[in-house]
Amino acid sequence: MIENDLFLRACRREPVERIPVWYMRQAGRYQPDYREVRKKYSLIEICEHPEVCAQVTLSPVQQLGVDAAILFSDIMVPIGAMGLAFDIQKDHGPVIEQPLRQANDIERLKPIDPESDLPYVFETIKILTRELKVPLIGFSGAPFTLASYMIEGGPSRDYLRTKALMYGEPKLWYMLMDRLGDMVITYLRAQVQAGASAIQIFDSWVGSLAPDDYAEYVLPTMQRIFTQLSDLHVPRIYFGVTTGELLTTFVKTGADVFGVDWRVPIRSARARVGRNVAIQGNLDPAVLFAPWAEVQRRAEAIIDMGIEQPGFIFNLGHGVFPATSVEQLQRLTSFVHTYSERALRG
Ligand code: 1CP
Repeated sequence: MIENDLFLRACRREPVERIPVWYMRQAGRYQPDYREVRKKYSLIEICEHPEVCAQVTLSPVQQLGVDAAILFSDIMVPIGAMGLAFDIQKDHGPVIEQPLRQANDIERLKPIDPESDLPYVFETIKILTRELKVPLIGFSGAPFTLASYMIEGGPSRDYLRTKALMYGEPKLWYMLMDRLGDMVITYLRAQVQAGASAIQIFDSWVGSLAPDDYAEYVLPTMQRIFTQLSDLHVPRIYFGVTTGELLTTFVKTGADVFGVDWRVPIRSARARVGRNVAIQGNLDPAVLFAPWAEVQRRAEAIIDMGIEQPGFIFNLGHGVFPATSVEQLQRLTSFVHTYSERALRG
């Protein structure tokens, strides 16, 4: 039962008495209890054990006092169900055994049947919706970002093979976008049906594209995804890194909330996306390594801009780093609450 719906109200641009806050990667290696769990289970094994996965998801909510939970999983989880084997390597990230190289590899990708392919995901969501008093955010990777791992075979700096396929073999590229688009729609719909109250689509690496290329090669798929998920009536969040120059184009996706990183001030982000959507962000997670006074100064500046209009959710501009101190995040969370409550009372 949701008792604290601040996050959902902020997503819908309704009035709030204080600014809601949650953090990308709020469950992870910076937590001593997560490190303990990881001694017994790999990341994927955590996902496959609903009781364990639910506890890992709940732990930052209890420890930090954030206003939303995000399902513990990884963007690669449904990729296995499409028939592409992967591994998550420590301190590196996802690695694909046989990256997509030719038409054949793409044609072989299977549509997913969420309930039979990934039953543990929905079992975890069901446990969480019983236990949580804050909304649960379900998520998926976006087609471009997923394609970058599937084509490069792992994390990449330049996305050379990805862009070579996109620019050089557009027919194949669109076939891949279509298949991944179908997967994202099916997967997120099933997460909401199991109990997720909002969804976030992580397009972490799409900021590597120029706006015109984004509009041509990615936007149609994102429009289709957001349109087909609109009947779920849950907030739909779209996030990427270094997307300042893409924001005016992003609006055309039809998402309800846009997540931005620290490279674009909240006020500029708002000017670019307009008044009909909400904004989420955007403290540089590296700032958490500075003394508290500096963290506070920067959080204040973000909140001051955030409260200028309804529809603001405080977050980091990207995920929590593994070396972050738990105390610093606890302090930030309660600071966002107390400072924004005072500021909103005016
Ligand atoms: O083994 C571990 O414990 C390592 C770290 C880790 C964690 C905690 C990985 C490997 N994935 C996750 C969980 C995870 N991944 C979550 C759930 C937790 C939460 O937010 O509280 C989420 C939402 C993701 C999503 C994810 N995975 C993204 C999108 C968000 C982002 O950070 O940009 C991406 C790009 C991935 C791929 C991935 N998985 C793991 C790593 C280290 C990476 C990034 C690799 C790279 O730099 O390309």
